[in-house]
Amino acid sequence: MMLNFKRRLIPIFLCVLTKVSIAQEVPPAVYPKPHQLQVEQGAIPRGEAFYVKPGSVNPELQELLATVLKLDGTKKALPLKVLKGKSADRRSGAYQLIINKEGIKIIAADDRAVFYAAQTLIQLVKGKSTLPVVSVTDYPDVPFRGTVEGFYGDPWTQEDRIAQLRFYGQLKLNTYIYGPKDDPYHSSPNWRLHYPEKEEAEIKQLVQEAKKNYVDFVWAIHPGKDIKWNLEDSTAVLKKFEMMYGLGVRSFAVFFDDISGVGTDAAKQAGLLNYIQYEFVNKKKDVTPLIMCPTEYNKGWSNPKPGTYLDILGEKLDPAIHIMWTGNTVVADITKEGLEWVNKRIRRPAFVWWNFPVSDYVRDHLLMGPSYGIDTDAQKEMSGFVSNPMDKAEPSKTAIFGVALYTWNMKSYQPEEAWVASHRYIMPEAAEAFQLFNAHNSDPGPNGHRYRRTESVEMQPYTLAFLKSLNEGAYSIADAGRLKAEFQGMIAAATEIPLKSQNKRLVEQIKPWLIQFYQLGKAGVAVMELAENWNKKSYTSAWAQYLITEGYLEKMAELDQKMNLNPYQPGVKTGSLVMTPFVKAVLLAIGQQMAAGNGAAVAGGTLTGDKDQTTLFTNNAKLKSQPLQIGNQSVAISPALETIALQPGDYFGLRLHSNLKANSLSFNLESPTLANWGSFESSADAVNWKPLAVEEKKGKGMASQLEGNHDAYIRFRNKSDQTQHFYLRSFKMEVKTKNETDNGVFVLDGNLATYSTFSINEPGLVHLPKDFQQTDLRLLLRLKGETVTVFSKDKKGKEVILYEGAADDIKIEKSALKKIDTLYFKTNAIEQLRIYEIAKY
Ligand code: LOG
Repeated sequence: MMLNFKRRLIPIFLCVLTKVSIAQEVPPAVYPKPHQLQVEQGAIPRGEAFYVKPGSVNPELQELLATVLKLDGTKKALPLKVLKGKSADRRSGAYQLIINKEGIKIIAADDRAVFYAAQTLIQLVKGKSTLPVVSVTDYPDVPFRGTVEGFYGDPWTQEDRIAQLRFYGQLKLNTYIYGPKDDPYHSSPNWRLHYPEKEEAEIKQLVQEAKKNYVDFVWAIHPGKDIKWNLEDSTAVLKKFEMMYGLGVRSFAVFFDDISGVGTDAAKQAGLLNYIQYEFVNKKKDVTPLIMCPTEYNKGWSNPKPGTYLDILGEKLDPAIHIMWTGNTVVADITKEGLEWVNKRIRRPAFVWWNFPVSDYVRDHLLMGPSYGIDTDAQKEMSGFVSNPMDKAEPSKTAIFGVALYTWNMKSYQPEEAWVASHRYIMPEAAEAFQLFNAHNSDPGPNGHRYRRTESVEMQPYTLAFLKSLNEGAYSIADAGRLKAEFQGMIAAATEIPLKSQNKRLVEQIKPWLIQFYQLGKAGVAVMELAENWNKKSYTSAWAQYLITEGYLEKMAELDQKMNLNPYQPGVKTGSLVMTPFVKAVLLAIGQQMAAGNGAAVAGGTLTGDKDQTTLFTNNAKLKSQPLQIGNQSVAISPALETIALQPGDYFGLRLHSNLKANSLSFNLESPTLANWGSFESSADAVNWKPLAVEEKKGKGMASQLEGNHDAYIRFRNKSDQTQHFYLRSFKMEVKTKNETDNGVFVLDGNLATYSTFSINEPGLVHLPKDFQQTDLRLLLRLKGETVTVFSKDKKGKEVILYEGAADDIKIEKSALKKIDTLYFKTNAIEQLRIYEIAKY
C-alpha cells in the first residue's frame, strides 16, 4: 500500500510544477459541491493585497478571510467587496463568489452566506499559490442540515461537540440538535430543573461556538415519560426554555419519542407545542421555528387509521412547527414516497431524523460506510435533514460528511464518491488506510431494526469465488493473491492509522476496533497461508497453519469478551459481514477436507455444520428480529432501547441447543407491576408448559433453581387480558453443556470445529470403530509444545506406547494398530490439550 501511494504522489507533484509555470492551477474540489462553479483562464497571485472598505465586512468574517487572503491593501489595490442582503436568492446561506481581475465579490443572502462564501474560498486556495478566476453560484437544497445528538448511551464530550460544530461550519451544515437520551436534564427525571453550574457554562460555550460557525444550536427537551397535562408542567417546560434562553440558546425542540402512557396523546402534545409557540417563540422574536419529534415517528409504529395520531398533529399543530420523521421504520432509508405518505398526514414537509450512523442498538459495531439510501429526488418533501450519529463523535464524521454533501446539493450526490472524499478530508495523513478500515467496518450485524449495510464490497466477489473453488477441491491463485493482500493491508492499516493520524480523538474512539482489525488481518493472512500449503499438499505445515489461524480467531473471541463492555451489546466486532465469516469458512472447509483424510474434497463440497441452534422463541412482531448474544456459557436476548408492547398471550424466551441445559435465568423487564401480569414458564416440547419459580422485584429478578430442569424452552408470557408495556433491559441464561457425550463423537465426527480435551488430571481416551482399526491413522492435536503419550493397552492392561513427543500432527501406522480398539492419551501438561480429529491416512 505504501509503495502504491508513493508511486501516485510523483506525477501529482510534477503536474503542480508545470501548471504553476503557466500560472494556472486546477482548483481543488470544494465540499459540499457548489451548484455552479465556473473556472476561467487566469489566476491572481496569493501575495496580492486586497482592499476592504472599512466597516463593510463583519470583523469576524474579515478575520476568517484574512486567514487565506492579504486584506491590508490600499484603496488602489484590488477590492474585496461583500454585498450582504443583495443576493437574488433569499435562502439563508445562498451566495455568489466572483474572483477575477477586478477583485473579489461576495454577494450574499445573509451573514451565514458570507461565511459560506469564505469557506468556499478557503477550500479553493488551500495549498495553492494563486487564486483561481472563478464564478460560484451556490445555495443549500435543504433549509436545515446537520445532526441530532439523539442517541442512547454516553453523550458526546464538550471537546467532541466543539470539534463537531467547527466541522459543520466548514461543510455548510447549519443545525445541531442537542438531545442525548442519557442527559437527565434533557429527559426524565430532571427536565424541569436547572442544569448544574458546570453544565450551564458548557452549554453557554457551545452556543458561542455554534454561533461562530453559523450553526443553530437547538436545545431539545424530552418530557414525555412523566409529563402531566396541566398548567404546572406546561409552565415547567416554558421555564426550562427561559433558562436555556438565558444561556444564549435561540432554537428549541420537544421530543416525544420512545415513551408510553399519557405522554403519548397527540392533541395534548400539540397543545403544549402551540402554547410554547404563542407564549415563547412569538414573544421572543429572535427564536427560530420549533421542532418536535412525535411519538409515532416512523411509519411502522404509526396508526394507519385516518383521524389518528399523525392526522391529529397535522391538524392541530401550528403550521410553523416542524415535525420529525425517521422513515418507514426506526432505522431506515429515506424515500420520496415514504415522505409523501407522512407529509399528507402531518400537512407539512417532514423534518428528517435519519438514524444513521447511530450505533446505540448495535454497540459492538462501527458504522463507517457511505451514507446511502437517501433519496436524491426528495428535496421538496423535507424541511430539514439531520443525522443521528454514533456516540463516537469523530468517527461519525465519515457519515456526516456524506450528509453535508447530500443536503447541500442533492442531485449531484454520489454516496461512494462522497465516502472516498471523506477519508481524504478527515484523515489526509492516512486516507487509504482509513478507507480500508472503513470498508470493513460498516454493517451493524443482525439487529432488532433489521437495518443492514453493505460491507467489504470490493472484496466480497473474491471471497465468494475463492470459497466456491475451495469447496470444489480447487484453488484459485488470483483470488487468493488479492485476498491475502487485503488481509496484509488490514494489518498495515491498523498500524498506520494510530501512527500517522493527527486526529488522536478519532484514533482513541476506534481503538478497540483497530486492535480487533489487526487480529483479523493476522487471522486472514494465516488462513490464506493455510490454503496455500493445503493446496501444495504440505499437510504438516497446513496443520500448523490451521492452529495458528484458529489461535487468532480465539484471540478475537477473547478480545470480544474483554473490550467495550456495556450492558447492551458488549464486545467488538469487525469485518463481521464478509471478512471474518470468510476466514472461518475457509478454516472450516479445509478442516473438513483434512478430517476426511488424504486431502480429498468433501463430497458435494458442502459443509455439514451443526444444524441445531439456540434460538429466540417469540410470537411478538417487534421482538422477532431481536438477535441473540451467544457466549461460551451464556445466552442472552440483545436488549432493546424502546418500550415494547406485549399483547395478551404474547411471549418471548429462548429455545436451547439440544446439547445445552439451563443453569439460571436473570432478567430485567423494568415493569413495577410485572408480577400481576407476567409469568415465567418452561417446556420440553413448546406444548406443555409448567410455571418457573422466580424471585422478582419491579420486573427485575432471577430464576436460580434451574438445576435438574432439562427443558429446552424457557419463556416469559403476558398472562393478563390487557396489552402490557415493558423494557427489555436484559434476559439472560447461564447455560452448561450436557457433557455425558462420548469423547469419540468429537474426535471422529469429521469436523475440526469440535474437539476433545485432556490434561494431567484428565487423560483422554478414544474408542476406535472397526474401520479405523485397519488403516494408517492421522492424529490432529494441539499440544502447544507440551508432550503427549499415545498408547494402547495389551490384554493384561499393560501400556503399549504408540507415540511419545510434541508433534501436533502424528501418523500411526496400520501395523501398530492391530487388534487395538482404544487409544489413550496422557500428558504432564496442566493446560487442557486438544484432540481435534483422528482421520484415516
Ligand atoms: C430513538 C433514538 C435512538 C434511535 C436508534 C428516534 C426518534 N428515537 O428507537 O434516540 O438513537 O432510535 O436506536 C430511537 O429515533 N428509538
